[in-house]
Amino acid sequence: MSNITIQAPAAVASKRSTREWQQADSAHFLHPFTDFASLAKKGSRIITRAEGIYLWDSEGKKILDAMSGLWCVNVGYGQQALIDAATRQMKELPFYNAFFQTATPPAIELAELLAQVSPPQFQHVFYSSSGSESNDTIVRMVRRYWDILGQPERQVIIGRQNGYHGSTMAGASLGGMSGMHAQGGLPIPNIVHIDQPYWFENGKGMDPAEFGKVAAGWLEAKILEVGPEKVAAFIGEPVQGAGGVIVPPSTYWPEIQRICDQYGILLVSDEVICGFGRTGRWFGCETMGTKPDLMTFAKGVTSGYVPLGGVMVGDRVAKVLIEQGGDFNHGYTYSGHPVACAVAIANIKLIQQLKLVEHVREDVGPYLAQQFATLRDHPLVGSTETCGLMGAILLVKDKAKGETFAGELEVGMVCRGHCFGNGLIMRAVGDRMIIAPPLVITRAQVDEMMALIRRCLDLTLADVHAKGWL
Ligand code: PXG
Repeated sequence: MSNITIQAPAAVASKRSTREWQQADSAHFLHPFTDFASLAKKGSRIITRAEGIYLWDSEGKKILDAMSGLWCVNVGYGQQALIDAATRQMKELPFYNAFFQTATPPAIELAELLAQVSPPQFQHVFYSSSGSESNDTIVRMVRRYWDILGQPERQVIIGRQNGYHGSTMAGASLGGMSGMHAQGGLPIPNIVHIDQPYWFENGKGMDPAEFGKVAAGWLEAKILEVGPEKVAAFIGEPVQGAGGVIVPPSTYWPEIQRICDQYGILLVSDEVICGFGRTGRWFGCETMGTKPDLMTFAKGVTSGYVPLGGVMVGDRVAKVLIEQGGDFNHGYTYSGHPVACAVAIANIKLIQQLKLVEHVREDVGPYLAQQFATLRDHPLVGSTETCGLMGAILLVKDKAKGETFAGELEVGMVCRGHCFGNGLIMRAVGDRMIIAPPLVITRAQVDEMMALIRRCLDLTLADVHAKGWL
């Protein structure tokens, strides 16, 4: 063929009615974490476009996206700088790998930039395409580190119940989601868990500061149970995201750090949600006051515009891998994908230009905290908590006694239904209603979101009364 240029189609997706989309969807598309049969009966909600912090569905309905897509669209939708970066890079070099002693300029430049915005111990990055893949890399890298040091018996990685680290075999094993462990023979060997630092469930009656230390102490107990010489690493999210925005007491992470130091085990901070400004610092570990050896990232690194993930490798591990390690037999086709890296560079520069980390820390984060606290006067709200631009509202039956609704009533899902109906995306994790809006959200938009949240709480309360649950 002399001319291989093919005319581009006019649009990526064709125009169809909602019903037509839903039919094709249920005929061919198996969605993640979904009861396929039940979704086929209801039909998916089809999202067709977005701008700023808003989405529009196929019916033309405008929705305030208080979940940033899925904890990832940190700079908001429609940012031209990211679109241009992808277009430019696709034209110039849409792909080349990093396997055979080659590299591409965007992958190198992003590595430099990541080293600049990360805490000082991080000067090296290993790329992947998602949070799950990054945590698979963690398992292999952590075990390789101890192998090289002549301690191959250090295999055990400690995670937490109700932690979330992804959906691959290693990611789901590191996480502590019982529903995931129940499918597919998980966790894989040598991954164990301790309980989460969730005061409402595990610490009632204790002062939160005291509870933070007690919960961290569970790590020491587990290390002693397993045998300190067998423990390779501890992994945790600075603030548990998918588990329901569980913000630990301020005493928790410093004590975890102390225990890791005492036993010489590696500390891994899973920054897939907390990274890139979400907590009001570049990384959640900075908010929590730890100095991890490894950090997992994904989502916010490109604001979700294209898939990219990776592991920031701290000096302690990098030195051993580089100086003594030889071949590290691990990597992905898309490790350092040039288009993904170009978008990440544009994204990080935009976060810097717009001063979004400062915006979260000094302005809109404290404002959200203040506004969320006002919800505590609502009859259904047992507690609220925020960290930067993550927030949770716990729905309870009896505020005074801190009594929750029976799980099978699924009050959170009732509330989520009202959110959908009223143009708001807020997630339900059990009866914890959670948000993580784009970092570009303004105070006026927080006010708009709060009005929607109040309306949905009122509608949920009316339902709860009508059903006789209160
Ligand atoms: N670590 C953390 C802390 C995460 O939140 C992953 C790893 C895995 O990332 P990938 O890119 O492989 O999905 C995540 C992902 C939810 C929800 O329901 C949260 C995530 C993914 C899907 C749903 O809140 N977080």
